[in-house]
Parts: sequence; structure tokens; C-alpha cells
Amino acid sequence: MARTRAAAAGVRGWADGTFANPVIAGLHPDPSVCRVGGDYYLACSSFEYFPGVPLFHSRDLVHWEQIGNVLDRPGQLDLPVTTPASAGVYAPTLRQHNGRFWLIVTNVADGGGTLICTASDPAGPWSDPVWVPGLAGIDPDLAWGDDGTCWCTYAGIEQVRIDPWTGQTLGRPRRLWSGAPGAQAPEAPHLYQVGGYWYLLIAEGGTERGHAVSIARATAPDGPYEPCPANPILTHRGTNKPIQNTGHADLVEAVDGSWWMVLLGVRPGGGTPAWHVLGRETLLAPVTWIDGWPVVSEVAPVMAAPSWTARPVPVPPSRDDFDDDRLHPRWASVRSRPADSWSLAERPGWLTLRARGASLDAPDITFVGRRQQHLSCRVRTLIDPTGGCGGLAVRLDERHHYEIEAGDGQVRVVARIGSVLSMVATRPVAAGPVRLRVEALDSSREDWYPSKGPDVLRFGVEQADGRVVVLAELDGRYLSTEVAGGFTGRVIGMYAASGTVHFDWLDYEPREHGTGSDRAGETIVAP
Ligand code: 6LW
Repeated sequence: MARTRAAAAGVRGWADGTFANPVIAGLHPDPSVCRVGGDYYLACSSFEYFPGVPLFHSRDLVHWEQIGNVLDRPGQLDLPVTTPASAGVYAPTLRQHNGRFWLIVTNVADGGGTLICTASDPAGPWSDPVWVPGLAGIDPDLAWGDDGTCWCTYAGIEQVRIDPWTGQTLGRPRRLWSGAPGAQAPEAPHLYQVGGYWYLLIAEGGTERGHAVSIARATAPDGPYEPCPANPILTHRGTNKPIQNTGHADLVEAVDGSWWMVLLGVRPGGGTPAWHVLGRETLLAPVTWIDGWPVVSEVAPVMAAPSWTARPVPVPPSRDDFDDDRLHPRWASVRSRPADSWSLAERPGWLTLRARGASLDAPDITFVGRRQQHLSCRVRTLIDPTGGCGGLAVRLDERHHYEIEAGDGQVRVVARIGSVLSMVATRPVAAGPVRLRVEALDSSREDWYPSKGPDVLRFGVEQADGRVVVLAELDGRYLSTEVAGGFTGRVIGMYAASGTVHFDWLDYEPREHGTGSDRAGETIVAP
């Protein structure tokens, strides 16, 4: 059972042996994991954000700390302004082989392609990319055979031998397997040698509600592959489980010989068709082997034996004071972060942002944000807009964002929903620094009705006397993947729309559900 096995494997969650999913919340999809001794490393997709490929470390598979990003230098990742939202960097495979860490990933952008980076320490630095021009597919995987042959397997599902040092493909690609007959999008392959078999793990059914994980095995890495009779070995399609779209998985053997799956899933909210707003998140599930096939235990918000009860993941409030001389690796910018667009030194203790694009609609907006990781949370910042204008934005993409902006003696809330742009509210403010805030208020505790949205985004200004002036409450469904399309989720961050603006700190605070209790101790002045 999950509890016993979790303890035995060194997988430490709650004191009673349970752990909470997602293990990495927010926009962290397509997880790929590997273990070296008692250390686990995990990489995931980053799309149009820079730096690319967030890299996490864990000692127990449950608690993950971001230790870097694989593509954190402009020389490794140069996403031009023509890169559409949800293009860019996706679906890495992270492996350790002969004492080196290898990461292969696709950059779906002009001038991109499949690339390989290596490192002796996964915290970095990672090498400059070696390009793989001979590979015409996404979701590449690397696996080494006993004879040293390196196999690259990718969506389709196809495979080609490769020299990972040069990126040269060797020979012609071969089709290995296409998953269930008629199923869409066989993708996300990972290849493992376990016992006497090679196992080919794939995702199929598309990364939406039909998503699933299937597996096949062979006695040689290049097949022929025999599908598991129990396929799909994991799917939540057609169920009422709170986590949906489960798929795109990777397997890892823990220190004690137990096996675990990391995978992606979403938490849709509201009525029908239900909207997920945080993107695809990383989950963990225990795996047992029965008759030479992996059997995955259920994926639930909280894993336990014998029953599951929902419990929130405890994350302490986090404030970034911008007092260090470098940004924490969690901070993400849109496409690029040119050196002259930001500084931690220009005004010590503050993050300075200098405008490029004139609004969040622009592909080159100067933006520094972090993933929204909790269905309910509060984000606050102190901005000095004296030299320009800027603010706090909730971003899905260029065509779906809400923001509260300060500048020119005013604070305003702006909503961009597709082709509609609206100035929702304005309010005069005194010159000098202003405290802006946005709260996400999950609606799941409220009465269900068919058209109910997933959450409300409330924008406000904090006054010197402690009162909060709420300027707007906006329906969160329009900043969801189901509305915006694509592969990402919300990122909340600071931006500059004109001139130069400075941010003293940013607080990200997980909150309890509901719209009532979070008002305690504050006076809310309606717009
Ligand atoms: C990725 C594909 C997928 O390449 O979504 O869920 C795509 N799976 O495997 C983008 O993340």
C-alpha cells in the first residue's frame, strides 16, 4: 500500500505516511525524473518562458526544490518574438549516464529544434546545446543499451540511433509502436531496461481529458514491442476524480527498489466543461510490478492507505525582497530577459524593470513572474512607478491577461480577453510607491451550478491606513487553458509597460478556499 511503501522508499510526506498531489504544483508539465544514489532530479517544460526547463531536486520524491533551470543563458535559449505562446521549450527527458547528466528537449520556435545539454552537476552549469538536426519529432527520449548504443525515441512513436555528443542521428528512424489502434497523439515515450525487458512507456489520447499512459515491452530496445494487455495502465478519462488529464509519465526506481511514476495532471474547477487555471502540474504515484508489467496506484489529491482525504499542501508564505544579487530560479520572463531590461543593482534592494513592449499584449513585454501554484492565493507587491508605469499581472498569454497597473497618478485594472480589451476600473493615487495586490479565490466551496467559473481574481490597492480598496473582481475562467488554448497555465508577475519601475518586494501567499475568511482584519472598500 502507498503508506507502507512510501515510508520504505524514503518517500516522506505527512507524518502518517500520506503525501499530497500535486507534488510540484502549477505550470510544471511533462515531468522527467532520474535518480542518482539518494537524490532525485526532475525537469519539466517551460514553453515561451525564459529561463527554460526548470530543474528540481528531491530526497524523497514528494518535496521538490527548484535548484536551477537547464537553459538559463541567452546563448542556450533564444526565443524570438515570433515564438507563439505555448510554443518554445517542451517535453524534456532527463537521464544520468556514465556520471553525466543528459537532457534532451525540443525548442519549438524559429531557429529551434531538438537539442541536448549535459552537466556534471544538475544544478548547473549546463553545456551549450548540441543540436539534433536529423530529428523531426517532439518529446525526445534518450536511453543507452548494454553495448553503449544511444537510442533516441520520440513522438509517433519512432526511434533512431544517435551520437548524443554530436547530435548526429545514425541510420534511419523506425516506427516502434503507435499505442492503442485509433488513439490520437502517441507521444511522450520513455524507454527503460528492467529485468530482461525493454519497456516503452508512452502517453496517448491527447493532453486533454482523454489523456492516458500505456506501455509495451520487448527483449531489445528497437523492438518488436508487445503492448501490455492492461493498457492504458493509467487514465482518469470519464471519471469524476478531482485530478484530470493524467498522462505524460516517467518512471523511477527508488533507493529501496520500489518504483514510482511522475506524471502530469490538472485540477479543473467550476461548472461544465470545467476550467483548469494553473496549467498541467506534476504528480506522483506508486507503481508495483505484476507479471512483468507495471501497475500504477491511483493518483489522488492525497495518497494514503487505506483511504484518501483531501488536505492542502503546506507551503509557507514566501516573500522575495530582491535583496540578493541574483534572481531565484523560479522567476520567469516572457521569451527573453535582456540584461538592459532588469536589474537588482540599479536600486539596491529593489527589482528594477525597464519597459520594452508597451503592454502585456506585446511579445516582448518586460515581465518577471512566478507560476500560480495554489487555487487560492494572494500576491502583493510594492511598486514605485515614479519613472514610468507597470504593475502586477496574471498572465495566461498575450491574449488572456488581467493586470493592476500603477503610473501617472492612477491605479487601473485592465482585462484582455481574446480580442476584447477593457479598462475595468481606475482610481487616483498619491505619488510614490503603491502596494498592489491580486487574490485568486477558488470557487470550489461555493454552490455548484452549470456555468459557474473556477475562481475569481480580485484586484486591489492597499492604503497606508491598512484598508484595501478593491478595484475589480473578475471571472477567472477567461485565464484558463480551456479558454486560452495551449499548454500553459497562469503566471503572476511584475511588469513594466513604460519607462522604468521598481519593485521592493513580492509576497506570494497560499490561502484557504472561500471568499469570506480572507477578508478578516481588513476593510474592503468597493470600487
Ligand atoms: C508535449 C506532449 C504533451 O510535447 O504536451 O502531454 C506537449 N503531453 O507530450 C506539450 O507539453
